[in-house]
Amino acid sequence: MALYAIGDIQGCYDELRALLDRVSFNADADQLWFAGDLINRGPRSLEVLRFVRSLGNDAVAVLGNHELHLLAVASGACKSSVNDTFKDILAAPDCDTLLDWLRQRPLMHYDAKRNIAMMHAGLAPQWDIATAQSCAQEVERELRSKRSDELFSVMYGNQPDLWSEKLRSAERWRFIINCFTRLRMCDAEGRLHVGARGPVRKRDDGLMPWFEVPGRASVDTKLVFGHWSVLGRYQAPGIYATDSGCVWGGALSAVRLDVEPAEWHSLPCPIYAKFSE
Ligand SMILES: [Mn+2]
Repeated sequence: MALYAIGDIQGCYDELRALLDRVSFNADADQLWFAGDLINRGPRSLEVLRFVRSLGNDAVAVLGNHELHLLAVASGACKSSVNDTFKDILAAPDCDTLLDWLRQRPLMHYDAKRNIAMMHAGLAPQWDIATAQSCAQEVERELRSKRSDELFSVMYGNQPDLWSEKLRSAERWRFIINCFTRLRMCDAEGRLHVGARGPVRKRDDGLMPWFEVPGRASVDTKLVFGHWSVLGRYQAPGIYATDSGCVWGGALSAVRLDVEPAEWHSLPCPIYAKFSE
């Protein structure tokens, strides 16, 4: 049995199927992990959702910012933006089934046997894996409840930026969602800078990738994530970054995690460079 983790697909369905063919994916034996952002910006979001859902228990998919955005738009909590390409999902006859399925997806998946965790963007540097798990579950409960519209209406925003066990309700949910689905840069004190843009390293503002913050509490667990096409396909001890920017003309990447060292497979997607210019 092989275990592959695949980065941000963003509606690039043909490329997903081509990548699975390239690794000779066998649905009867292999397992797929998807690091979130299955949809949006690319051309075939509906097909990607239907396909991943059809894999049932052979696949694990965590929620990305684009899935939460779709759910928020569908609930009426926010408007679709001109760059969104998920109208086909909202108009599909199986829309409700697909959205219900999405609402049941986790923010984090932790495989205790392998000691590997997957999330779309990152973890607060102060969180150990147990804290991360309980924070994920808190928001997952809200998302699956009848109160989920309230969650969507308060989830946008960059504050608070520092973890405290004392955070409550909207502020707590927003902080947790920002870590799991939007985080890239932190300062040395472990404060989130989710609005930060620009280069990954050699910055003049003292910011660094969240996984490089000194004293990060999750350092003993392998972490797989996506969301950061500028960082690209990247591996460091205990770190597997899988978003190689398929929809931006980069590549779609899978990392095989059941072998040591991990094995990377990338499918170039130059066609999309034309659309994103
Ligand atoms: Mn993302």
